[in-house]
Amino acid sequence: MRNWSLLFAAAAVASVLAFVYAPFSQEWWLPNASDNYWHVASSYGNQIDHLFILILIITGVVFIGTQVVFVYAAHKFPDAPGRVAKYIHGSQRLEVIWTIIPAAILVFIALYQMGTWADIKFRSAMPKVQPLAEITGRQFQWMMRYPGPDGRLHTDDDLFLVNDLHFVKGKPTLIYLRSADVLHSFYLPELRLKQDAVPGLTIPVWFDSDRAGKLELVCAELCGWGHYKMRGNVTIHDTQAEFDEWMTGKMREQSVDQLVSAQGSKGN
Ligand SMILES: [Cu+2]
Repeated sequence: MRNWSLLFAAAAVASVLAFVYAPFSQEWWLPNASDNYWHVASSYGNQIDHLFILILIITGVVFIGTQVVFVYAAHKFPDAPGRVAKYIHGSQRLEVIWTIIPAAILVFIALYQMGTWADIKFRSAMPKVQPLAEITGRQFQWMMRYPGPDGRLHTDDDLFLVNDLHFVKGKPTLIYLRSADVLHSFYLPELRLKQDAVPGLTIPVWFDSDRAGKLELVCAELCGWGHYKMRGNVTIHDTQAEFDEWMTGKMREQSVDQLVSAQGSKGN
């Protein structure tokens, strides 16, 4: 059936058109905090997008090449009465070539991305600031522990929140990431940050945003049945004063809650 090749050709052409169209569509392209979807709000976001586009182009070229060969073969050698398949043992030379080329591409990508990786993940490149919070992933929520007014974690005045991340625009922000049970992944899509939370490790993670607003924090590691609902709200404040005001309000709420539960337990 020679017509099958037309079906496969149509599917390949539709796929290529889709990935050529995607960058020009706000819905199809990578999520961004701003109206300009080429601008990423975090300082390393555009480097990540650059790598993404590079890899998309490499895989796109390979996809087009393999599809052309595939459709050509399906068109040229359809089933026909009397036609018998030839069994061969393969070609050593071809196998060497198609092993070396992908290996070379992988080595190139590995070397090419090193600067970006270093900027984001190397501890020596992390901003020298006090941590904003300690965030612990747990089935199925993000538990956040902010240092209270004393600015230090693990003291009596810590503030505890669930799924509620707040930080200040334009300031490099550091968190300590942990997991209480299984692997989770701390993912801020608009800021192009993704980091696994690993049981037993405390991992410093940094990010920033050059604009205020509301974003989403999601878990990007399939961590159990409730994985889909493991998301948090992110609020980026315009100024430190605005952040402090929010923090003061939350501290007050927390102490009222503690008072109420203390009184409740006295009554029992
Ligand atoms: Cu999770």
